[in-house]
Amino acid sequence: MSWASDYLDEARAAIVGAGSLQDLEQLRVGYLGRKSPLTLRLREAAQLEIEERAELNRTKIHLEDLVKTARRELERVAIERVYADSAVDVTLPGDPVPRGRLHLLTQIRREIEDIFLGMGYEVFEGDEVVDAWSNFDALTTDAGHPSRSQNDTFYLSEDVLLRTHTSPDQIRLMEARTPPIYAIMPGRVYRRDTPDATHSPTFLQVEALVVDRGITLADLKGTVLHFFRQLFGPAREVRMRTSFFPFTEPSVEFDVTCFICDAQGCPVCKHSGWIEMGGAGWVDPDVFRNVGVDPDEWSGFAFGLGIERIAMLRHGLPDLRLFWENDLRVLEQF
Ligand code: FA5
Repeated sequence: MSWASDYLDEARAAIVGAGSLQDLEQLRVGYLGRKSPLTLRLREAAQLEIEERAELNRTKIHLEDLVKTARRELERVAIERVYADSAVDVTLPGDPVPRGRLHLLTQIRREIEDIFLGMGYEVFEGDEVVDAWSNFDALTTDAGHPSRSQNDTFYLSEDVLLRTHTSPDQIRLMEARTPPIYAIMPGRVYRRDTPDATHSPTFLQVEALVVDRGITLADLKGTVLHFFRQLFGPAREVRMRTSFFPFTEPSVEFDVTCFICDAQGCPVCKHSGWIEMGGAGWVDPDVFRNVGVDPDEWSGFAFGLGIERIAMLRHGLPDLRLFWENDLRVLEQF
């Protein structure tokens, strides 16, 4: 063993074990710098044997290579650490972004529109603020009718009011168009009703109007039954019973078996087993005359349904006030 090989072994072990670039620099200065034992020894080169001088030079070159390799390795490790510290893990799931959705009543309304569009009807939207003519007079609802009173209707002035049903849309449509007409008219209506499980002072209705030649009451029944079957499936029973509306003759109302008690009787159906869905009838000839449609040539039917009642029935909801309270625990279920 020579001095040079001992020196090399010791220096190699230290260089390979250097933990940082600063440590390595200190080792380089210590083993290869101007005052290092190796440099000092080489300075005496003239007095050394050629063989020993050559060995010292090889040791120096070897050590310089070792330092270079060790520096490269430490730099690589340092760069990797910087990358690792600032890295973004693209496989991490992101923060959830809350997603909005259509309100249940809007979903049902669109479903209703789809069913009627499928039968060739068009969708028409009337105004929420109307005159007494289209909401009452043209629909042959005389001045003394209770629905015209301030207790039932929100008046904006003597002659202008918030529509109490979607039936004035029939008037607007027939005034604007000539038959044949196959249309539905969904929209918001207003009444001074006391809120309870099935009543709200503002609610949604959908009106349907058909005016054509040769229309019979069987067309009305078939249309309403088809519509309810599409919405609720064939299991739910529908009944049609006689009723009265000033603007239809004869008039009927449609009831569907109660979805809460399955027709056994409960507070929601007021123990009758049935929930009223809407009114309907044969368009009164006087209504046709009021809008310039000849009742000897044209006949037709109309009906108006409550959309909240439909939504309640579809989803077994016991109280329509849930729709307006905007409680996310309810709304997020749909
Ligand atoms: C009417 O509004 C008539 N315009 C319906 C009609 C149209 C008859 C065309 C004939 C021809 P009614 O007042 O019964 O009828 O209301 C219709 C439906 O609206 C009711 O069956 C019910 O489903 C719903 N409804 C009535 N009042 C309320 C209320 N306060 N809250 C929620 N839904 C209601």
